[in-house]
Amino acid sequence: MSDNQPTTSHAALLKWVGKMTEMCRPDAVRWCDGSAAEADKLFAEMVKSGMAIKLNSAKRPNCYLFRSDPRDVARVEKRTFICSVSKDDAGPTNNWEEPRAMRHKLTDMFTGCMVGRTMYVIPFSMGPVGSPLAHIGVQVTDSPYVVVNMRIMARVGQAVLDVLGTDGFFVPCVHSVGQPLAPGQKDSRWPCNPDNTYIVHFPEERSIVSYGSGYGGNALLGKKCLALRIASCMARDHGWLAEHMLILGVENPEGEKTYVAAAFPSACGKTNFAMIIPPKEMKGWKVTTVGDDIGWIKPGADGRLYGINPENGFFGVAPGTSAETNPNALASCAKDTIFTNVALTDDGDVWWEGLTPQPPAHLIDWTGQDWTPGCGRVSSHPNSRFTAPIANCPCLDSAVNDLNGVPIKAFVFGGRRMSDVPLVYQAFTWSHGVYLGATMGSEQTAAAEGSIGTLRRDPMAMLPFCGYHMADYFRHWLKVGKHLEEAPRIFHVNWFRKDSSGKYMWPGFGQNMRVLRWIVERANGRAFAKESPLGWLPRYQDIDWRGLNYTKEKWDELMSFDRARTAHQTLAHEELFISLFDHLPKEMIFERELLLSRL
Ligand code: GTP
Ligand code: SPV
Ligand code: MN
Repeated sequence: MSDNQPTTSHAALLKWVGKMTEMCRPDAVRWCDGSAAEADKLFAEMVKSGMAIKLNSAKRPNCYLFRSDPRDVARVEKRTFICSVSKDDAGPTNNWEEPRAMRHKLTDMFTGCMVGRTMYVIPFSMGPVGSPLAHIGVQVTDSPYVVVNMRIMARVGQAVLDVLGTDGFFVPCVHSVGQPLAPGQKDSRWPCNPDNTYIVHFPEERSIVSYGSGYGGNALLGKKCLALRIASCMARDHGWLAEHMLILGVENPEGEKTYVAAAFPSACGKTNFAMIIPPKEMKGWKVTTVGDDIGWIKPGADGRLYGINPENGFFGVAPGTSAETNPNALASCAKDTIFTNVALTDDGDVWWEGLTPQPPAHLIDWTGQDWTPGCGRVSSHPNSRFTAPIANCPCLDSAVNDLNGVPIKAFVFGGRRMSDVPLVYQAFTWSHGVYLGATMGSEQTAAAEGSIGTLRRDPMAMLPFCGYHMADYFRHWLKVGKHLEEAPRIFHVNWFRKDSSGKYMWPGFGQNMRVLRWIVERANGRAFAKESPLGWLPRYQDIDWRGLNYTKEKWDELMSFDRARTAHQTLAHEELFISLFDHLPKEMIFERELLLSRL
C-alpha cells in the first residue's frame, strides 16, 4: 500500500505524524477517512491474510469474526501507567513511572516498531463532531483491526479534521502491536507483544502511548485511555465529570423523560441496564439508550448536569447476551458488527455461551479448534466482545447526538456483591452518595486480567480508569456537587445477591425496571421511601409488581442487612482510605462515622 495525502493543514498534527513516521518507520502511511469503502478494503485485506473471517452475509450482513492471540484477551491493568510529573498525583491506585524515563523506554521500543507494516492515521472525535462537550484525538496505529473498530466506536474522518482546523487541540495517541516484520516474514494472525505490553498516559501533556496489545481498551485508545483516563484529568481541571457510566432515558406513561447515569464495574451489567426493556405489564414505561459505557457530564448554565456519550458504538460483552437477557444488544450486532473471540457456527454465524439455551452440535471455538457441547471447554472467551454501531440500537435515545447533552437527574452506583448488600437504596445527601460511590466493592470479572470472583474496592467503577489520585477524584466529585442548582439524587444497587444455596435472589435484567422506576420517581420527588441506617429504602409496596410474582418475604430478605456485619465491612473501606489518607476529603471520614453511628 502506498501513502495517501493528508487533507489537513494543521501544522502541529502534520509535524507530529511526521515524527511518528520517522520513529516507527512504517512501510506506508494512510490517513483514514472513516468511509465504508475504506473499511471494506481493510476487511478484504484482513480476510485475505487470515486475520478475519467474513460471516455468512445472509445471517450477519457485513460482519466479521476475529480471534485474538490467547495471550491478548483483556485489558492489562498491571501494564497500565499514569506518568504524571509527580508520583503523588497518580496516587496509590495507579502504576506510575517517571515520565522522562518512561519516554526513553517507549522511544526505544517504538523505534522501527512498524517496519513491514502500514501506519494508519485516525482522526477521531469523542462526542458528536463539533459539540462543546466533545474532544478530538488522533491515533496512529499499525493495526488494521484497530482502524475498523475505531471507525465504529468513535466518529472518524474528514469532519473531525475540519473541526480541528489549522491549530485546534487534539490528544495524540500512539499505538503499535509491537511486532515489526522482517522482509518476507509472514505475519501472525493476531500480532501482539504480550511480554512487553505498555499502556501509558501522560496526563499533563494529555497524550497516550500504547504498545504490545491489539485488544479492546488497550488498543482502541479513544475509549478507556482518552475518554476516561485523560478525560478524567481534563474534567478535574475544568469542573466536569468523565465517568465509567451508561446513560439512559426513562419515559413514564405521561411521556415525561428522566435521564439516569449509572456506574457499574466492567462486565457488571451496564450494557444490559442501558438497553433494558420494561416488563410488558409496566404499560407506558419506556427506556432509551444514550450510552452503555462512558459518560461525559458537565454543569450547564442552569446549574443542572448535562451528559453525552463520547462513543459512537458498543464494545459489549458477548457471553450472556441473548434474546432473553438483552434483545436490544442482540439487534445492535445483527449487522455491520465485528466479533472478537466468540465461536463460529458451521453455517458461518456466531455463537457464545448463553446466546441460545441449546448450544449447536458443532462449533469452531475462539481458539480455532473444533468444539462440541460436552467437550469441557467454553466456546467463547469470557471477555469476548462485539463492536456494534450505536445506530443499530433499536432503543436509541432521540437526543443521542444532541450537542449539549441530556439533563442527568440520578446517579446509580452498583457492584457485583454476592452477600450483604441490598438490592437498592438511596443516599441521604450528595456527600453520602459520593461516599457510597467511593466505597463501592465488586467481585472481579474477566474484563481485566486478575483473579475472578475476589472482592475488590472499585470506587465509582473507576479504579482502572481514573487518571489521577483517587482521593482527589472524590474531592472533585464533592466540589462539583456543591455548585449545582439541582444535584442529581444518588442511588446504590446490587443485582447480584445470592441466597444460601448460591442462587440469585433477584431475577435481574428486564426486571430491574421495577427498581429503575422507583429511582426515577424518587429523583422526581414522588415515590415513598423509608429511612434506614444505609439510606432511603423502598418498602415492598413502593415497588411496581405488575407481572411479577415476588413475595414480600423474598423482598424482605433481599433488602435485609445485618447491622453488625455491615459495620464490620467498613473495615474493608478502611484499607482503601488508609492508602489514600493524605488526600482524603474529611467528608469521607465523617460519612463513615455517621454510617457507623446509624448502625
Ligand atoms: P464493560 O463493557 O466491561 O464495561 O461492562 P458492562 O458493565 O457493560 O457489562 P455487561 O452489561 O456486558 O455485563 C455482562 C454481565 O453481567 C453478564 O455476565 C450478564 O449476564 C451480567 N448481568 C447483566 N445484568 C444482570 C442482571 O440484572 N442480573 C444478573 N444476575 N446478571 C446480570
Ligand atoms: C471495560 O473493561 O470496562 C470495557 C472493555 O468496557 S475495554 O474497552 O476493553 O476496556
Ligand atoms: Mn467499561
